[in-house]
Amino acid sequence: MGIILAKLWSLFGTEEHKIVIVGLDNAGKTTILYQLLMNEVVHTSPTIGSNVEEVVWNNLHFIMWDLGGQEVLRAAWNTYYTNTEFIILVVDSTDRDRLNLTKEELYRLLAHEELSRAAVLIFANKQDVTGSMSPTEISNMLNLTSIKKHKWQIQACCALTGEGLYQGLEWIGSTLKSK
Ligand SMILES: Nc1nc2c(ncn2[C@@H]2O[C@H](COP(=O)(O)OP(=O)(O)O)[C@@H](O)[C@H]2O)c(=O)[nH]1
Ligand SMILES: [Mg+2]
Repeated sequence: MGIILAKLWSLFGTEEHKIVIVGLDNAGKTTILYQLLMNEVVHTSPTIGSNVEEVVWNNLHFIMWDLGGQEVLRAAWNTYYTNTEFIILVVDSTDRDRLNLTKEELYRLLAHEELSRAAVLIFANKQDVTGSMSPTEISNMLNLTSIKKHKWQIQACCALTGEGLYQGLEWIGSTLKSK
């Protein structure tokens, strides 16, 4: 009975999926989380520690953890990784100077044992700003094609308007189905 119930439960999409949102400070993580949550732009202040929210979309339930991105807080990211199915890495596409730092964090998390089966969605955020790096540019700089052990996808977006965010969730949804 328990198993049947669990199956029915997952059929109806009430199963929860854990997502962790990472990225350097100021990338737009908190703005993305609240944009997904209520479709409105909120005024964020730098996240100390983490925000956690439940996002329901297309019958899928996501528990999304938005982690602070300042250097001292990045050291604690790994304490959130247990049972994480998706990592959302948010990149500030205007921040050319720190893309290398993002790259270091990306490969550090990909090497983490608890994330060995997690898939990675990279949001190339702030596409509304003229002169921002394109997803292709970011993809090349981060050497994404070298990633073989994890499913990954890069998606252009603007957290202020929400453009591109749902395409990202669609990729997550289709990746869940193909599991
Ligand atoms: N122009 C622009 N600004 C953005 C975008 N997303 C976030 N921001 C701004 O970037 C700053 C940092 O956003 P926040 O969500 O706090 O970043 P976090 O530190 O990664 O959580 C805020 O001033 C946001 O309004 C975007 O898509 N375009
Ligand atoms: Mg934040």
